[in-house]
Amino acid sequence: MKIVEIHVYSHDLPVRDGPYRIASSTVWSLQSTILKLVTDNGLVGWGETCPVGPTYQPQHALGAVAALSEMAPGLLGADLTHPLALRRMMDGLLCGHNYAKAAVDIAAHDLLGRHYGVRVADLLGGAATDRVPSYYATGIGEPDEIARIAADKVDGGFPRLQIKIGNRPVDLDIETVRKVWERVGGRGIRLAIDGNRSLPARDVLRLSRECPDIPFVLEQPTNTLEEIAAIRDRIHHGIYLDENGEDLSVVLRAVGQGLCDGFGMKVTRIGGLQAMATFRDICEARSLPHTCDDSWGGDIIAAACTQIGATVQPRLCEGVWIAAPYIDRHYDAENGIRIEDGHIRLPSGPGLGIVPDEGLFGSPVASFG
Ligand code: 0XW
Ligand code: MG
Repeated sequence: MKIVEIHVYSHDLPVRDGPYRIASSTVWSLQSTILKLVTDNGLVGWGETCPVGPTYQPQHALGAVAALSEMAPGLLGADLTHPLALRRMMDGLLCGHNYAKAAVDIAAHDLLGRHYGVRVADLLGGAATDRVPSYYATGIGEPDEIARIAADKVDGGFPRLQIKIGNRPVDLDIETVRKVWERVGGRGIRLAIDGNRSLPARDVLRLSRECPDIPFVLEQPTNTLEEIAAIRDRIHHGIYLDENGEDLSVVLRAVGQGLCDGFGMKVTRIGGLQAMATFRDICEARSLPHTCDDSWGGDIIAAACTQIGATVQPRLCEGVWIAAPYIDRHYDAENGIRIEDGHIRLPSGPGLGIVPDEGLFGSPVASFG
């Protein structure tokens, strides 16, 4: 099964009721990069990568298009039956740019699943559940408003919440966390407080010290792993890495040196589903809980996150975040990935289990083959 055509699309995803505000970015619309692979046996597979703006991580939308265009000529003719060989081939064509390679990896898994008539979750080791837990991430806002949203989402069935903080006086963040807990504490909810790299160590220490009774985990509170290492022993709450988990090498360092208690992990940051399965197994070996997310994206990325999320040992699964609540339209009107009662149903069809309406994407910005 060889690649004969590669098409790259740029597709805007406006934020419903925008903007979406986190410490590192305020975004109104995200440019998603969508990849279509066609094979010599007549199959089509889809991949996607969508950084949440240019300041969340080093990735950005124009970089994805450029990196895919750099690799595409060398990928024509590649055999897709071996995702590991494909990853090595991509590494031989371009250094780094995991987020662009992830789009190819996702499309390759979609194609493999269609070729063998199985779900991507089956290719990745097998689903542990068909009903994958999700979690809701608030933006940054006034304490009372965030507490209201938090209570509403718990009423809606979400088993976990992520509250965004940072880039403002820490007193406001502490007030937000306390007000959220007043509303949702005692309801069996799990809570992550996400600083998106923005807090000085001083403020992380205060937040932890002034909320000793609230059982949250602190997600990516500071910019660097070094800052986390410096204050780790003085914090009473669990620490999860997100943005710092740049690749498997960093994950190994963080796990090996005991720098974190779990991860918020992005499929595209780590390089796709193949690397994500390795990450999942490293976490399972050390009983480290983690999410299976991406920073943004439509149904293709949501399906990829759900497929890998379904394979995570349930006791370690912190949920699959998808951008669907912030997006108006699905790529696949019938089987698009939706959250119901705070959970996502694993699609039953082969591959990713969704078929995008490619009419939505317009003409490709680049085509090869
Ligand atoms: C909540 N997310 C998974 C989506 C946003 O893009 C940011 C991200 C995070 O956890 O940082
Ligand atoms: Mg995060």
